[in-house]
Amino acid sequence: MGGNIDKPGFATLCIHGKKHLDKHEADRPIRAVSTPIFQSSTFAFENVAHGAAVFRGEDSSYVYTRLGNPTQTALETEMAYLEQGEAALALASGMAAATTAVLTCCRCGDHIVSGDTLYGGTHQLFTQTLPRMGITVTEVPAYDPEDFAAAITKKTRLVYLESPANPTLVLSDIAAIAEIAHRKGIPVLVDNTFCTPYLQNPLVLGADIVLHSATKYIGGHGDTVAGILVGKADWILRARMEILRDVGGCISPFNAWLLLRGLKTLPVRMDRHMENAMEIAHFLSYHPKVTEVIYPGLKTHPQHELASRQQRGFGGMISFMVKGGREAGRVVMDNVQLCTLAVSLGDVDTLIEHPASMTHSTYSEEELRKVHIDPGMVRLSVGLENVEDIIADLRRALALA
Ligand code: LCS
Repeated sequence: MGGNIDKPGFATLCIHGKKHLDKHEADRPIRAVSTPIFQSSTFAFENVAHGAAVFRGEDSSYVYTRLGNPTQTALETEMAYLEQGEAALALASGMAAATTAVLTCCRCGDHIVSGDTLYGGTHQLFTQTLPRMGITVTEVPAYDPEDFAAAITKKTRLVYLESPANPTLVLSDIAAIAEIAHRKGIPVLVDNTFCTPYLQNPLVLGADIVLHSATKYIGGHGDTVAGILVGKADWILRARMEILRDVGGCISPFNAWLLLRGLKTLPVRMDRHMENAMEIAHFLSYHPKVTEVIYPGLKTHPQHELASRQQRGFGGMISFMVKGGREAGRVVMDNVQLCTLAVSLGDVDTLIEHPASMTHSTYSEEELRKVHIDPGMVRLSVGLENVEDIIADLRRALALA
């Protein structure tokens, strides 16, 4: 019955066969063109002294995938490079990124100043969940730097922007707001989900932290949920070792790999999203049943000049209102055939949704009014289909409204 590790048994071989691969790697380099998915939860130490050195922070070897993994590192390196930041942290979702960022900057008793139009989930975090932990948030009109200046108090530890904002496409002047915040020593975070690093680099404009819901354009194919933070190396290290370690919202190696694959085509996808969006925005502008079209690329957008200065393009998101209000908007959304009635955005497919009852249902009616989310507003995430087909679908659905 005595075991012999030179002649392992069947169950042992099932588990340890992989060691042969390690042994041969040196003689036969792999040189994979696509970053491998390191689907490993834990990483071996050479000996106890090595493990102890890693835990003391004296050796940067991988330990455990919640804290770091080579596939995550490849994504983080790429994102830091694209956003022109020192370091990045990949997380399980955009909301995990928002929570991690806030908890890295704030503790009980601290205060955040934020723009007032935000993704509904972020608004919920700010108005419901953070106050339960003693962190308060003042939401101010996102377009007015002076309102940010007035709202900052001695307790403010973070200024939080989403530009362009979901779903109103209101922009914040990132450079002007960063200057105001920095005078008081407060860092500025910008949610850059709508633009991606292809169209806007908040760090270059003066912000300190960039956040992405990578679920959207970074992944691009509607097949993963993920988030990214980019910032200074010491801040990212704190986010990783003080918050991610304890809160635990790490990204899976497979999802990190999907984002790496998405990034390879980001510029070509964004170019087509924008080309299609511009054409659709023009179509909607001239449609008799459409009362308002919000797209920063249109000269009628009140912040078209800021968008032209701050961004390298206008993105793929459009919001519009149909004559007849909420009911007419419902008829359009219930009658499209090519566009998909679904939340999320930035996918290859065109997605259509109703912010007031879906993504922004966390806003009260009064809050919706205050931030100009019309109850009839329809949000369109323009996809990569042939633009004439998307227009034909919208034309047919609008005819029924
Ligand atoms: N930031 C923005 C601007 C977002 O649009 C979203 C999600 C998030 C953060 C949160 O990211 P997640 O955790 O979902 O990866 N926006 C959504 C939307 O408009 N429809 O569904 C989700």
